[in-house]
Amino acid sequence: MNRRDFFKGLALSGLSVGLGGYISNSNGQTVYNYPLRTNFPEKKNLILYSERPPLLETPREFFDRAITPNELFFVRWHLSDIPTFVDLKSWRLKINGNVNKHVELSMDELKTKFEPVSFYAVLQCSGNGRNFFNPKPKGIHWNHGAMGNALWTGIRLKDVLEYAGIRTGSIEVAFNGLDKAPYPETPDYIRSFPVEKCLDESVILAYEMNGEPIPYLNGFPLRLIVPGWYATHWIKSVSEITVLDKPLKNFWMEKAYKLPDNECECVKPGEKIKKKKVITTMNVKSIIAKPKENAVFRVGDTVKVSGVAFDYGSGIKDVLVSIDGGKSWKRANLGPELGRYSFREWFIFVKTETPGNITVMSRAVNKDGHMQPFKVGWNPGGYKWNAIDTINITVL
Ligand SMILES: Nc1nc2c(c(=O)[nH]1)N[C@H]1C(S)=C(S)[C@@H](COP(=O)(O)O)O[C@H]1N2
Ligand SMILES: [Mo]
Repeated sequence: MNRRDFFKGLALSGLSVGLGGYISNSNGQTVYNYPLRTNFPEKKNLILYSERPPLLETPREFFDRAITPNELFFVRWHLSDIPTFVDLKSWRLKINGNVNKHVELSMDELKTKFEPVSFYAVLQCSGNGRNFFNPKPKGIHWNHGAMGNALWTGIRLKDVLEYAGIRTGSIEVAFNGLDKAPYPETPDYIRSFPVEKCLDESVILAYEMNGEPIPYLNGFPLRLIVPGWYATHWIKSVSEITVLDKPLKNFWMEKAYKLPDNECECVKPGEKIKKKKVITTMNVKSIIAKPKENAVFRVGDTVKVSGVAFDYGSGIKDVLVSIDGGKSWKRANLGPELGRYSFREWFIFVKTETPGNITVMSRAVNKDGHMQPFKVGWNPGGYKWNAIDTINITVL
């Protein structure tokens, strides 16, 4: 089927929406449950938070594998007017601002003029895990599934910028995508970061995700990849790159995606933040994909516990697993290393010895010696959740 046809009547596109509802969790709290599994164009089985703009989360059980298939990859847009068809014959990437020559490049030119590169990298929303903070900050209450790992193929941002020629006095580069705000009052999603970071070999403009054109919902036809940094900077459907000689000032840079600029990156709920900073690098994290929360086993069963781990690019050294509330830890087996920015699979077999409720915990340690904490300090945006992951199982 033509990709264009997929998007005809997006609203009618066979959304298989179930009903959400309030349920009691294992701590006896009433929480909103999102069993809504939905099929959007090029997507399948994702948890639905909104249709306009599409906000779709990958269910936890799919993080038992290092590579997240495109159709299971989460989706987040800020603005509801999103690109649903791009004609590559007329599409151009514009590079302007403080450069020697303003250039417009077609997809063919991008693919032939510059050297292609491929690597695995984790894309994670800075609000991933927001649902685990207490009290719950405002924003989408993502559980663990606002992240995924893919093989990205494209060209170095550095090469494209050097082609246009960065002029002296440049300090930042701003990126704009094809998405638009439905009302003129809503600020367009444009973000910038320092020139030095843009010249880093690892930052690329990708046209493929897992060996296929990037799905529309994940930023067709071209997307910025900033491995090790949170998704906020990974601009989708990039169409304009502007080199700046002064910092970009807009809603997205000044108000959104800020953290308390102190040692713990945290404040007490309700406390005012004195100094703020931009969110950049990810922290070390592992999550348990399987078994499922509240799964039931019998005494003597051998249970396979599995998941993924990652960090900002130092690489994963160990994943430790506990079934006694964190008193003792066992080293899990690690899957193949797919590159320093990739998910690393891990698994371990544990034997259930006594009946009761058991808390299973996972804790990743990276090659720089950082590890997941028992507790994450609170911040008003609910960003950077990376506490030791826990699930509960019952043994009969
Ligand atoms: N053009 C554009 N790019 C964007 C955004 C956006 O709203 N518009 N959101 C960012 C944020 S905050 C996230 S979490 C990721 C989501 O990427 P995905 O939809 O491919 O999972 O895209 C980033 N890039
Ligand atoms: Mo995000």
